[in-house]
Amino acid sequence: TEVEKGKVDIGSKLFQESYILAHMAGIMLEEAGYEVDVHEGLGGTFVNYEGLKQGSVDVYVEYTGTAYSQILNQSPLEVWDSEVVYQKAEEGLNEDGVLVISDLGFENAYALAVKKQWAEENNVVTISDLETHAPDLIIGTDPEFPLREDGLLSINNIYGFKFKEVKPTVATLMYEAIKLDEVAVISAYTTDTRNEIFDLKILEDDMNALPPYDAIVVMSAEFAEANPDAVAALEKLDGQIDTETMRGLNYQFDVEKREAEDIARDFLIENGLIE
Ligand code: PBE
Repeated sequence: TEVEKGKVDIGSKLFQESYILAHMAGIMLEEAGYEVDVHEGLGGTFVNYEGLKQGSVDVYVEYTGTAYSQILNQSPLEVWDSEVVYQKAEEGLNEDGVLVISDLGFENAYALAVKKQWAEENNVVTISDLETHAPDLIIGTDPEFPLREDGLLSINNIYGFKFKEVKPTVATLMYEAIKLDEVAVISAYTTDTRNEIFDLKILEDDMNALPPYDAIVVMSAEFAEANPDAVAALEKLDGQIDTETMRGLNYQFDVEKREAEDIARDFLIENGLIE
């Protein structure tokens, strides 16, 4: 019989992928004998990270570029390199009492997207091509992008233009807003299949304003030390999800309207990670 191993609090951010991955971690930990509380949509980066530091969150899924720029406040690299960002993020988190337990195997980056038809009509392919249009365009964003050094501030700085107006909201409403032409540009997520479904074009970041964002499972070092079985359970997720797979899981949530927990459980069963 299973020995009672205690409770785990899993945080998540305000978008579908973060719910799905939180449940995935939760199911793995349940299978390992933990009592699990998945906090779907707990908050943004800082709510989850501060929770981790204070002990109200034990585990959540973060992204290397976010850890590097937002959490650790490191300056941009001349040329972004995902391995360098990964290493520096891991080192910095470790110094802060946080461990990277697994590298899930995919990237979910920020990207600027516009309607494909508008891009064609205006010959816009790269972010630089937006320069003459930006003063007339409204950009819809997620809650964090406008305030992030690795987000809109970097775009403004490096490309040297500003949009007419910024409308922040949660990711799913940001996508609805561009679909309905309420905004002309969004801070798209590269694993979101609404980029294709809503006929959007991802603009090339020709001046390297945006860092790489590999998905990583992070855990407080204190919790990890006391719970080696939890570490072992989540290490099994290492390298298990490539970008196409993550996009497929997000599609199940956004288009097929399935529950995040069901999507996570089916994935784990199909991949032999649980029975
Ligand atoms: N991202 C892109 C953001 C949201 C989408 C994954 C880099 C983040 O959570 O940091």
